[in-house]
Amino acid sequence: LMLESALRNAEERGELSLHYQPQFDLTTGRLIGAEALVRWLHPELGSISPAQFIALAEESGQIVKLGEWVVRNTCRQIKQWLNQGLKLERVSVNVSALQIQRGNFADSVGQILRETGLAANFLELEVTESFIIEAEQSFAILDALRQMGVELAIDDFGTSYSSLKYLKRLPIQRLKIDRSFVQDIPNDLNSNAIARAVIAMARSLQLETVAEGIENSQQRDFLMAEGCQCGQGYFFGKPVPVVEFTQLYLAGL
Ligand code: G
Ligand code: G
Ligand code: MN
Ligand code: NA
Repeated sequence: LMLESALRNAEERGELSLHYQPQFDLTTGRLIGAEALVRWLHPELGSISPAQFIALAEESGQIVKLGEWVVRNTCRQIKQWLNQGLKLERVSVNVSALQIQRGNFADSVGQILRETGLAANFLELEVTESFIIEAEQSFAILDALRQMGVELAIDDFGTSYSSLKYLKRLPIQRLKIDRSFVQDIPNDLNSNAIARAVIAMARSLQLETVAEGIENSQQRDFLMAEGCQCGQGYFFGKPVPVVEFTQLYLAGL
């Protein structure tokens, strides 16, 4: 309860920030974009992990306001990077099921895009695989977002038992292969088989795949050979603050 009240209005007090983890085209090695990850630095408690406070924000309903802050700040940042000449295809933002179910999520994203003047295709929203199971009634909201031109990805793919029929019904462009499978490639044959199956299935549904948590070149090579288009992970780059991201990737032009 203490953390919950500490989180209230944390964005106004400047305690929230975004880190960005770069994403790369596995074949060309070119920077494609990034995933935005929220950070909370409390003046007394120090840094609190999103795993802790996102769940809290969901329980208390604060996720609607917090999530809007994340989308707005990410859109402003993409706009700024594009203006500076950074070549990005998109930046993705994690959104939780509750955030989509409550409030007017699609309207609020539309409003933010208008206000920032960002073309919708530069914004990607990641919904977790468990969303598919819990929130079938929210599929219409994803349709509305897709109609606006926003890109959609399923995060943590392979970790829940979502029905494959939903994958065809959802207006998504990408599947993110969960880090738990990637980490044991290429030595664990089960992980290899799962990654291979996800990539093949995605391809036949005309979806792209993004591998998460790539930590070495063997994992990158395996995934690339199987036809996975994009990847992120410590092998390429950690999530970093804006200034560092700009220095690292704008300098490389
Ligand atoms: O960066 P990492 O430990 O920091 O992220 C932990 C988890 O928090 C990840 O599963 C990530 O999806 C989630 N997360 C990070 N930022 C956000 C956000 O802005 N919104 C939501 N809903 N989840 C986030
Ligand atoms: O669930 P989500 O995929 O959004 O989580 C992102 C989380 O994964 C962040 O906490 C981020 O710091 C972490 N992460 C990103 N790349 C790597 C990696 O290569 N290895 C490990 N162990 N964690 C990573
Ligand atoms: Mn994610
Ligand atoms: Na993930």
